[in-house]
Amino acid sequence: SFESVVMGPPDAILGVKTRFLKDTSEQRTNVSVGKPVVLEAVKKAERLILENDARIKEYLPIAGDPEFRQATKEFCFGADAKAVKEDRVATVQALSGTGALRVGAEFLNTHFPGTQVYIPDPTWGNHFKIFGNAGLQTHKYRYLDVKTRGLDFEAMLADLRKAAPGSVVVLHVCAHNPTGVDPTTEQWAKIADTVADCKLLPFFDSAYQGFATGDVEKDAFAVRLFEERGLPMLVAQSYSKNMGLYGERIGALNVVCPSKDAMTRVMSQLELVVRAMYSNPPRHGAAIAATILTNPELRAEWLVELKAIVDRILQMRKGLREAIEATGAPGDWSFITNQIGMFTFTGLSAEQVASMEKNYNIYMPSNGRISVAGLTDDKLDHVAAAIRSVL
Ligand code: PLP
Ligand code: TYF
Repeated sequence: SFESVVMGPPDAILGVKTRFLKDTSEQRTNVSVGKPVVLEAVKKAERLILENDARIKEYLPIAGDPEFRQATKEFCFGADAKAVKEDRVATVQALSGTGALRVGAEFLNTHFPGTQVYIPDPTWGNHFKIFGNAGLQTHKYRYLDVKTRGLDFEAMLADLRKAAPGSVVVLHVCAHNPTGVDPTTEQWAKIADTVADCKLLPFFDSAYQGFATGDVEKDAFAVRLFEERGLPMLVAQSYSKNMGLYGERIGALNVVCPSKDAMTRVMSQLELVVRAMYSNPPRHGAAIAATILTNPELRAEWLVELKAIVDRILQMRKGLREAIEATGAPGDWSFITNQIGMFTFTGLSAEQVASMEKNYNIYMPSNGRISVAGLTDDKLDHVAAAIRSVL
């Protein structure tokens, strides 16, 4: 009976928010995730959709909104990419980045059973669960050098070289979560060499295109480099962060195939996966993203808004670093401004994080990851003082 069901552990990140909401202190501060703002470009797109979309409540096709699928593929690879022009990319709309990863994992487990999946250490915690629940074997590859808080590049390549041919390697396209540490362009080229030499299958996770530099084209560098080299790959895209569409659950899975013929067959198999899991994806987020990506005025407005968000994050990084240095805290805090994206990986221990929560009402996941997007000017001194005191 259901009496035998045991309590599951709380989610490492979502559990933090639950505790934060219960805290009644005036100084309570949540730096676990940022609060989404609704972009003006999104509001305008929604008005256009309400006025013009007569099919607004109809089911979408299994693979999703055709206009969105084409636009998202071009956003990822570039409209001029060879794989796009040759119609070799199988693209299905997905329940944001998470759903795209899950559909991709399910597809891999069905057609390449026993595939080993190599995931960076550390990573977004859900990666292990998504691939594991799909039935794939997960392994870690070394990524962060804890001492330098930089990329342990030689260790990363050494671990990838040990993977069996055909193994999947999960790569964060940019703004690595949680470390904020990305490979340089030269390092990406070497990663591509290793992936090609060892016949690995890259599975890119693109959750932050535009959030690293504020330039959506530059941020797609890694995916586009691999595409130019003609490598097969999967790419999971999310519009949660770069369009602020979190709850709309809009993203896509792209599978780059060797030929148009293979793409058609892969599409048919992706549709079988989707059909059995949820039949077809939701309509509204796809309509918003497609409208913004394809309407030149809205796209331009969106890119300006996105840049402003990224600039604010950079300001907050600078502000946090200066506030901590002003406390006289020992050590080198330059990593705060060197790391990329919305998070800073502080290196604070689980005990120090717990102490900041208990004594300063500051909430973050136990891995010590601060969402810089969750910071505001008025909180900087409080957070800095708390960090100083727990060191
Ligand atoms: N991948 C990474 C690295 C993430 O950080 C996230 C969310 O933060 C996701 C994927 C998926 O998010 P969503 O399912 O909201 O697109
Ligand atoms: O890493 C994050 O903060 C985001 C938000 O189960 C999130 O991915 C956290 C936990 C979760 C889903 C999303």
